[in-house]
Formats: sequence, structure tokens, C-alpha cells
Amino acid sequence: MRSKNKAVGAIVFNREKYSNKQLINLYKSIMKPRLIEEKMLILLRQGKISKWFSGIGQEAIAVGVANALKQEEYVLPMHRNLGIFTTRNIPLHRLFAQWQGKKSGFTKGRDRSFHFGTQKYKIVGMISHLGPQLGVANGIALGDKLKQNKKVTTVFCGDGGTSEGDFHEALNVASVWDLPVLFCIESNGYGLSTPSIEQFKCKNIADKGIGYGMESHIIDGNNLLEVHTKVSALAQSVRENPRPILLEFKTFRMRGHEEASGNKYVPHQILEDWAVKDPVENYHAFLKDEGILSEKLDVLIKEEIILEINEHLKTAFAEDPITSTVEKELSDVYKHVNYMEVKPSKNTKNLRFVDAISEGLNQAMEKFENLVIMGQDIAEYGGVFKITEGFVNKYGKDRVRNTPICESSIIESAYGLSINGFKSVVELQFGDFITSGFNPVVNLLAKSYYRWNQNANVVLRMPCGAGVGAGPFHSQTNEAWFTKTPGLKVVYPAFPYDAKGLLATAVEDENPVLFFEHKLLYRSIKQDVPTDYYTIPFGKAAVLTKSEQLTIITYGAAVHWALDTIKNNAISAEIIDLRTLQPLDTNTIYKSAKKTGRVIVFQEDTLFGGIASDISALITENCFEYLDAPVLRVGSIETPIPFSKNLENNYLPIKKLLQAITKITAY
Ligand SMILES: Cc1ncc(C[n+]2csc(CCOP(=O)(O)OP(=O)(O)O)c2C)c(N)n1
Repeated sequence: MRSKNKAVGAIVFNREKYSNKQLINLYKSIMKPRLIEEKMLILLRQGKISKWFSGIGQEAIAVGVANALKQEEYVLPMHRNLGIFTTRNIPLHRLFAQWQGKKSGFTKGRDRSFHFGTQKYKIVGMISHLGPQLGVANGIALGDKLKQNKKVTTVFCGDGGTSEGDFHEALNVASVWDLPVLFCIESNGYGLSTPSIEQFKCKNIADKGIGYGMESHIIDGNNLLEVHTKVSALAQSVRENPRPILLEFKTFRMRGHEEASGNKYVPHQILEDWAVKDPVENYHAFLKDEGILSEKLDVLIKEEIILEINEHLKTAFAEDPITSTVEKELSDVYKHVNYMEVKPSKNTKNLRFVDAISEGLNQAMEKFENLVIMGQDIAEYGGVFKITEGFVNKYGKDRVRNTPICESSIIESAYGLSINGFKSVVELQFGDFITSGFNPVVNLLAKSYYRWNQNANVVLRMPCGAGVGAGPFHSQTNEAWFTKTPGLKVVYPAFPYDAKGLLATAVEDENPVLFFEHKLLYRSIKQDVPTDYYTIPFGKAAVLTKSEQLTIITYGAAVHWALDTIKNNAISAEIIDLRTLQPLDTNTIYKSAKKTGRVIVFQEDTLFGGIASDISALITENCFEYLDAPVLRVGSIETPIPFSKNLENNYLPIKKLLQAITKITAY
């Protein structure tokens, strides 16, 4: 009689209830990525493919995990997880075309190797920054939890990547929210050339689970059956009882970080020790020893896979290099949304800026059942500006979510929610704190549609601006960081009416929108605002006053400073309130510039590198013949924003506007 535990080579396999057929299927599954990689090594040496992140020696993890999941469950792999892609049965020629940057890949040649996702196969590709994957998984899992569909989301990360803040934030959020996520950490000894001992100071990454109040397990990552058995059971348990689990897979990276870079820094003995634990060879030996895999069947399986690889490689190599046009590339930065105008009703209420935003958000929550709002202190407390006061009673804790203080992870989660069919609005407590979530804004949200035609249906609400004596970290107006980044829309209203209508459009728009709300305006500006839901199109500036002599282009609180300046000094000026900065209403800008010939661009932010500079350049390039004077820019002085009122007054550009008007009219 065969023993239940069979030691072959260095790995003990326990076949449990696996049928011979299941065991052979797992063999085919682990053999495929190994044979693809062996082929790739040859092609790399021949200079036929570009650099490569090898998963040789780690295949049992990706293959074991992917086989334990349901095809309709999302998985978020890393750069060493070829086995995820092959186990999900992605046609190999598409995989090869992706690696060659060709059209039949998944990113239209726009992103490389494993940086791709596909809704069809429920795979979400990584961005280079590693850690953000973890937070995205949380968002997807939150979506599943809200749908109550009993699915588990699985995400991968290397042991090096666990040093990133994203790891800590993601585990914390997942634990607090009981999200059904399997966090799979591949503990493979090195992060590029840095050994784990220089990366973190604990014996096992799994030990960190306790700090997050999270169940965790250590799994032999080279033992295909152990991976598959344990992950199958845990996945099923998580489906039934949603919660996150931290899984540490012990393994080793047998080749260089990337194929071309080698691994001379790894002591030879370590490589030798791990070589005997090779997951493919050990499993192969086990199957042979069990009498399940004959020599003939083994040859047949390998021949079949090699034939498939070669045929698909031929197809991919035969495909022409991708070409595109400037128009095509530009048209794929944002998801195309048909703007559906909802006209304002005749009934109005006199509302403060802050109330208009609150009402707009409230009506958006009524209209879109798949809209979730998240932010610090936004539930029972109603947010620090009380914009979401009462929301939690009306919409419940599922849709109005207090978040831990972790901007990065929450923005990543918002993206995950979008991937899973939700809309979200994230309230940054102060727009200044977006810096703690900068990476997911500019790299995940902004680049998503261009990379894989996956939109990011996310609005980031940004209470911002000076004039309230709040010092360097509660007063910035940082729109220029985002108007610079293709893929983001930037909205900056100055009036309650615009704020309500533009917020509705921001929620309707399926692209990422940064929605700036000037705190100085919250309780100082009132206006009659339509009571019902309505929208205002993006990219349409408002001409607030008419003039033939001078144009002042501005937005946000500066609109009010400009209006006061011309009123108090009886100046004729055409004031243009941009309302949205991306898209920018260049038509209205050029029309006015051509009419008056004198233009001042007035912004609250420090001058250098702000949007005023770009608007000035655009006017010079497009309206030069019509100008009677150089375009002048007016902005704050180039310092951080000081706290004391007198210093803040010095900082802000309010008084400088009149000087600029005097200067420009003298030409
Ligand atoms: C934020 C960030 N910093 C640095 C890098 C460069 N980098 C890419 S992979 C890598 C090592 C990752 O190690 P680990 O997470 O252990 O995964 P492994 O490569 O071992 O699978 C580094 C430093 C990066 N991609 N992103």
C-alpha cells in the first residue's frame, strides 16, 4: 500500500483526495509556464524579445492559486506570475503579442510584459509600483461584498513589496472592513539584489497578520499540492465568511530579478539548496513515483505544450509592429462619455456653496445606487465640513464609509470598486492630503483607460485653498499637479450653482475627476440654486462680466477677488470663470482674448508651473496678432502658504491684480 505522504526529492506531497486526472491536470498547468519561460530564455539570448521577469522556481504559487480560484473571481498578479495568465487560459499568441507590444496584445502596445489586465479573464494587471495592487484588490472585494456574491479576490505581492506603505494600508483597510481578499506574498529571498534581511526585520511576513488582526498562514510555495489544497480550502472559507487572509508562500527566485541582470549576488549554496526543491521537477518526480505519469504521457504532454507555444509564437512574430496616429492615441486617454444634460428646474433655494455641494452629492446618491462615498469621518460625524451630515442614516454604512487614515489605499480601493462596476466619491479631508495618495491618482486612475481601456469611475473631492489662516498644510490649491497629468479631469467651481451641477456631472462622468472645493467659499458665498438634480457640462467657461478692453481669466476663489477688484475700482473687464481646468474651454478664452487684446490670467496658486502659465502660452501662440500687450500672469508668491493672517495676505495675489490691470492698460 502506498503511504499517504510521499517524500520525493525535497518536497513531501500529500495527494489527499485528488484523482489521477486532477493531478495530471495540475502537472499540465505547472508545466506550461515553465516551458514558455525556457523558450523565452532562448529568444532573449537571440535578441528576439525584450527583458523578462522570470518566475522559474516559483510556478507552484501562481499555478496552485489560480487553479484554486473560480474563473469569475478577480486575480491581481505581479511580475513573476506567468502561471496566472496561463492557468486562466489566455491564448498564448495574445500573451506573446502583449510582450512584443503588438496590437493583438492587451494594451495596444502601450504597456509592457505583465502590466496588463483583461476583464474577460478577470485579471487586473499591475502598475510598476508593486504595492498599489493590494489596495485595488480591496476595492474589488468591497464591490463583491456589497453585491453579496460570495467571491474572493486574490492579489499577489513580493516580499520586497511588503515594505511599501501600500501593503500596510491595504491590510489595515481589508481587516477593518472584513474584505474577502487573499493577500498572497511570495517570499522569495530577494527584492532585486536586496536580501530580505535588509528589507524587513521579522522572521515571517505571516507574523505581521496579527498586527492587523488578520488570519495568516505560511505555505510551502514550492509544493504545488500544498498550495492548491490550502488555498482551495481558504478561498472557500472566505467566500462563505468574508474576511482577509494573509498568505506567505516560502519560495526562492532562482534567476535574476530580470533575466538580463543575473543573480551573482546570491550565494551559490543557497541556489543549490533551493534547486533541489524545484517545484516542477519535484512534482514530476512525485507523479512518476506514484505511477500516475508514464514516460510516454510525460513526453506527450510536453510535446503538446511546446507545439502550442511554437504555433502561437509564430502567430505573434508574424504580426506587424503596431502603428497608431496622434489622434488615435489622444482619443484613448479618456473614456468617451455621452454628456446627458439634465436641465435645472425652475424651483430654487438660496444655498451656501457648502450646502450646494452637499445637496448635489445627496441627489447623486439617490440617483446612482452603485455610488459609494468614502472618506475620513464622513459617516456619523458628517465630515469635517459637514457635507455628508445625515447621509449615513439615509444610505447606510455600506455606501457611506468612514475610512482609516490611508489616502493611498482608499484611492486604490476606489479604483477597484470601479473595476467591479461601482462609482465612488472620495472625500479628501483636506485637498493637501492628496499627497499621501498621489501615486494611485497619477499612475492608477490617470493611466488606466489609456493602458487597458479600463475606466476609473472615481471623483476625488478636494477641499482646498487659502484665506482661512490654516497654514502650509491645510491651505494649498494644488490643481496644477493634476492638470499636468493626462487622464484626469479637473473641476474648480466658484459658485454654488456651478458646484452642484458640476458635481453631478463629475459623478456621471466615468473618468477620474478631481473636484476642487474652495473652503473660503463654503460659507461665504450664497446663490439661488435649483432644488432638483441637474448637470453642467465640463469644458464650458462662464463669462461673468462683459468688456471690450480687458479680459481676466480666473477660477475658484480668485473669481470673487477679481469681481471685487473691478467693482471697487470701477474697471471694465471681461471676467472668465473657467469652472473646469481639464477640459479647458480654449474657445471662450481665445474669443475674449481676440476681442479685448489684453489678458490677465489670475490664479491663487504660486505662479511658476501653474495653469496660468499654460493659458498664457496658449493665448500667445493662438492669438498673438490680436494682442495689444503681453499676457500677464498673476499668482501667489513662491513660498509655502504661511499661517499668520498678515503673512497670508502678503502671500496671496489679491492686491497684485490691480497693479497688473494698471500695467496692462498702460500698453
Ligand atoms: C515603488 C517602486 N520602487 C522600486 C521599484 C523597482 N523594483 C521593481 S521590482 C523590485 C523588487 C521587488 O521585489 P519583491 O517585491 O520581493 O518581488 P520579486 O521581484 O522578488 O518577485 C524593485 C525594487 C518599483 N517597481 N516600484
